[in-house]
Amino acid sequence: MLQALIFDVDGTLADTESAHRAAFNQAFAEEGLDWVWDEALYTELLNISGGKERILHYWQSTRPGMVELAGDGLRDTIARLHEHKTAAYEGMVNDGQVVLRPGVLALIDAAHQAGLALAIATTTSPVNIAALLRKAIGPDWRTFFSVVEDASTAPVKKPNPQVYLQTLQRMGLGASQCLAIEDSANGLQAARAAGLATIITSNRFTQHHSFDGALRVLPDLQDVTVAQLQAWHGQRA
Ligand code: XBP
Ligand code: MG
Repeated sequence: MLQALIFDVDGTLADTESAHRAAFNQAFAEEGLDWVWDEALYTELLNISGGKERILHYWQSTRPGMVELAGDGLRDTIARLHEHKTAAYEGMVNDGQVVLRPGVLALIDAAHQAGLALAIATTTSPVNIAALLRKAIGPDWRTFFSVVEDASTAPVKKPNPQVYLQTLQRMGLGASQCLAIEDSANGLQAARAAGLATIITSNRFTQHHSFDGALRVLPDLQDVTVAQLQAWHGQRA
């Protein structure tokens, strides 16, 4: 019996990655770096979950053989870049540059009305979740979700299942009682590794990903009802 829906954030609740990409580029410029992540490069870099991890991966790929700078230099620089990036992204969300994907708000509301538990399992930063959902749902957004697990509580990023395992543990539910809703191969692999049947709603950054193992692959959540999710959940292997 389906008891809960566990939502990914970036690419699933909203098409956020264009704004993330712009925010990264703004932070690089503020730091005086000549790094510019165009859409093609960023689509590749999205294979690395987590903004800080993504910056480190790019930095190391542009300077092979780079060693850790003396002391915390490298980590401090990445942390500073990511702070600036997160501030820029939050500003873009507050300016209304990011909106929820089709059907998301209606499904959250319907699932809440139907008594399903709702949770969030994301590799993004808590600031980003709050900015997005405060804007989209209102200041009481947190009351819709029984559990929120994010980069601050689950530091080992997708495709590692940590964020989903911690979400299930905190909800006190078994994976078989839940459905995960994701947008990317990393997210699908993390959810599946936690034993979760997973619905994919791909987007232009992830439509080329492999979604083997997904329960369903949909263009978006438009017109997806709780009853439909319950039926699909009943068909899971
Ligand atoms: C997608 C990510 C995040 C975002 C950027 O998270 O991998 O890193 O791209 O956000 P999700 P941060 O699991 O919600 O798809 O810079 O805060 O990491
Ligand atoms: Mg995602």
